[in-house]
Formats: sequence, C-alpha cells, structure tokens
Amino acid sequence: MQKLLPLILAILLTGCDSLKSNGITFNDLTVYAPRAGSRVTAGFTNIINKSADAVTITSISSPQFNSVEIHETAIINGVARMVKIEALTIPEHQSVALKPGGKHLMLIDPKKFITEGEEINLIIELSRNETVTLSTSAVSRF
Ligand SMILES: [Cu+2]
Repeated sequence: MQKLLPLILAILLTGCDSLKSNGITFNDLTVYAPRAGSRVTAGFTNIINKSADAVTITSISSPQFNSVEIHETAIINGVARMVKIEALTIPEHQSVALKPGGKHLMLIDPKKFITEGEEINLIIELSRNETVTLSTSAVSRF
C-alpha cells in the first residue's frame, strides 16, 4: 500500500490522463462508452517508453469490464479483422500508439450499463512486476 500512494497522487495531479511509472507514460487515454446494445467498446492511448529497457504489457483488467484485451486490426484475405495481442512490448526509447484503425484496447462485457462521463479504471500489469492504474471518463463516440 505504501508504494501505491505516489501512484494515486500522480493520477490526481495529472488530471487522470497521463501517468508515469519508471519511464512509461500513458498519454491521452480515451475510452468510448459502449454503443447502445453493444457488449464491447474501444480505448486508445499513446504509450511512451522513455526508459532504457523494453517493457511488455502482460495483462490489463478493469473493474468496470469482465475483460480487457489489446487488439490489432489486420487485413486477412482482404477483410479487416481484429487479432488479439497476448503481450504488447514497447521497445526502449520508443512509443506505441493505440489508435483507431490500428492497435487498440478492447473492453469487453461491461459489468453494468456505462454512459458518457462514467469513470473507467484500467489496471495495467507490466513485465517489470509493476502495476499501473489509469482512470478516465468514458466519452461519447459521436
Ligand atoms: Cu478490437
């Protein structure tokens, strides 16, 4: 719990859209409220690794969703499909953008009805045995 306090303060100080953890920063986190009747929605962020080591995201969870996956949109036999990425590595001194049409967060099976403005938390497990908690407010897709 001792270790969590600086993280919580960092979240409060940065207005919840950016968090630095030993050189890893998640910028511009955006999560859409699911469309009416949909059990999935997407999230985007720009992940910057300023550290001297590659970092891998090993898992992501959210208290508001039953599961969170990282997907990549790939063209397979001429058809755009989403492929799950089991572990996303951000090389040292590089960034990986999760953005519309490319890699993205897929938030699956909301535990309750989520509307615009609802707080969404993401718990991100990194390869260095670090856990980063992000939070943002769901935005409307339109
Ligand atoms: Cu997806």
